[in-house]
Amino acid sequence: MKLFYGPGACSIGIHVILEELGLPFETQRVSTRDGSNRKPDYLAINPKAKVPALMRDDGSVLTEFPVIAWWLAKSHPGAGLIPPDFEGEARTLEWLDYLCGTVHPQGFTRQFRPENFAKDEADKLRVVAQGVALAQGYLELVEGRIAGDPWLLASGYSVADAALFFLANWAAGRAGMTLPPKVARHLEAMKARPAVQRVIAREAA
Ligand SMILES: N[C@@H](CCC(=O)N[C@@H](CS)C(=O)NCC(=O)O)C(=O)O
Repeated sequence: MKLFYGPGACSIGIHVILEELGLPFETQRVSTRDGSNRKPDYLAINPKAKVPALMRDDGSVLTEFPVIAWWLAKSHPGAGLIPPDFEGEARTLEWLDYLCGTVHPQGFTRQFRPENFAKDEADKLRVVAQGVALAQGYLELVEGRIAGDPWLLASGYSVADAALFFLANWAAGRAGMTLPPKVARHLEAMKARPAVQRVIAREAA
């Protein structure tokens, strides 16, 4: 398998899941900051021009964080990265969808890429402020629903935690936000995991 990831991007969550699985995989860095994700060689991999993308061993490419996370967890059930029961799987997907489909674009893309939402240059400040307010509200909601403190699900660590990881890491880092206590504990617990430490070091190299 080969992961296409961007340094500092949401793809770090998939990078963490791959590392947790303990299987061999390759990585290819695709910077979203210098526009490498919009160059023809990457568009041939992922025409959506986004990271993450996962090239599987048969050469086919899977995109969209929640789907890649679910596919990796379900393909390797022995790793225990998704609950084995129907309800637990549904709750995992519920978190992945909320974190990647709402919190990421509405809370953080607004802050980091206001030009995607603003009608003109002067409107960008309003968009950023809206992103900060939305992100704060979303993180408060997460705070109230963390069932497994520090993990999202009462059943324990899952691929959903890798999604909260990239968001909390952005919030505490690039966005300069103060995390609610349980979300802060979640981030610390993630950073204490050897797999997460290896990924952080690899992406920083
Ligand atoms: N819906 C996609 C969103 C992925 C996404 O927005 N990735 C960002 C990096 S965090 C990206 O590739 N942005 C590049 C761009 O929009 O130019 C997913 O869940 O995988």
